[in-house]
Amino acid sequence: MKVLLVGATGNLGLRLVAALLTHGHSVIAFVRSSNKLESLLPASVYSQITVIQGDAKDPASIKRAILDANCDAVVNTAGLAALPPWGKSDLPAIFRAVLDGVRQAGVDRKKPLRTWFLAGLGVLHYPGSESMLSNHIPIYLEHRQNLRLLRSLPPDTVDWSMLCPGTMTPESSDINVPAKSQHGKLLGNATTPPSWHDSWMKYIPLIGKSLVCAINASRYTTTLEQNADFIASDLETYESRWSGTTVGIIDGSK
Ligand SMILES: NC(=O)c1ccc[n+]([C@@H]2O[C@H](COP(=O)([O-])OP(=O)(O)OC[C@H]3O[C@@H](n4cnc5c(N)ncnc54)[C@H](OP(=O)(O)O)[C@@H]3O)[C@@H](O)[C@H]2O)c1
Ligand SMILES: *[C@@H]1O[C@H](CO)[C@@H](O)[C@H](O)[C@H]1NC(C)=O
Ligand SMILES: CC(=O)N[C@H]1CO[C@H](CO)[C@@H](O)[C@@H]1O
Repeated sequence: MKVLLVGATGNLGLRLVAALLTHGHSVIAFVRSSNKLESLLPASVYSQITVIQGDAKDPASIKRAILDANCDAVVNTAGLAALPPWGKSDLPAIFRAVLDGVRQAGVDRKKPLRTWFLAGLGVLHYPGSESMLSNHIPIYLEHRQNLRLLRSLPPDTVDWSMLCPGTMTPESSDINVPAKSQHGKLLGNATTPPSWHDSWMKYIPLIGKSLVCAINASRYTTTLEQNADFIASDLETYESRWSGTTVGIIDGSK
């Protein structure tokens, strides 16, 4: 597919440039500074992509980039959520603008765009309940308002999915494009974290579920490269099992 990658200079964005190329996609990178992107990628990789400069907070620029390059899909990794509950970041404004641009472009081309957004573990549900993990550990709360925005869209306007990783660590600082992916596969699950290990501890009044979340959170650590690969591989087909849902992931080898 032709994929507009918003936020290509970030930790995940850089790995997505490589993963999308490995999976045979055309990459249109949307960044604030093409010089910065050029300095972060090997020349052999930079030469394989198209770069558009713009501000992700401007819906009109996002829309124009999608339509001018004739994109079929969008991945947004721009904006970093604030950690503390009282924290504020640019992420909600970026999210709103990218979503708006994607929706408007879908109207113009008369076909919704397949779109991946990023959130975190906290918007997934505690297995067996309707309660989000971030009700038990209140961090990175900005993702919740982003998800509400997706859920409030009229049907068939944006074909979205929201990837909800725990901590992502780099496997390597080198960005290269192997002919075939060399990263351990992630297992996904809609709405809840996969392979959850529940415990009697959840019955401890008030703090039980928070304890279980905290103790198990490290099991959901994955690598940036694995997450990039998960998205790039999903975009190989138009029909996705992750359409319209949050997606929890775990390293299958763990
Ligand atoms: N890293 C983790 O462990 C982790 C875990 C769970 C969820 N997440 C979520 O995953 C997403 C990606 O994380 P990350 O670690 O890759 O973040 P990151 O390295 O901080 O990347 C953020 C990107 O956003 C871009 N950006 C910021 N404002 C922009 C604007 N107005 N217009 C265009 N681009 C803009 C930055 O571009 P510049 O280079 O121009 O500044 C940068 O490329 C975030 O939403 C984060 O909350 C991350
Ligand atoms: C996926 O989530 C459902 C509930 O949403 C749960 O019943 C099922 O066990 C989960 N699968 C895995 C592999 O964790
Ligand atoms: C693998 C792992 O860390 N599992 C733990 C998840 O949390 C429960 C409850 O605290 C523990 O009993 C598991 O060992």
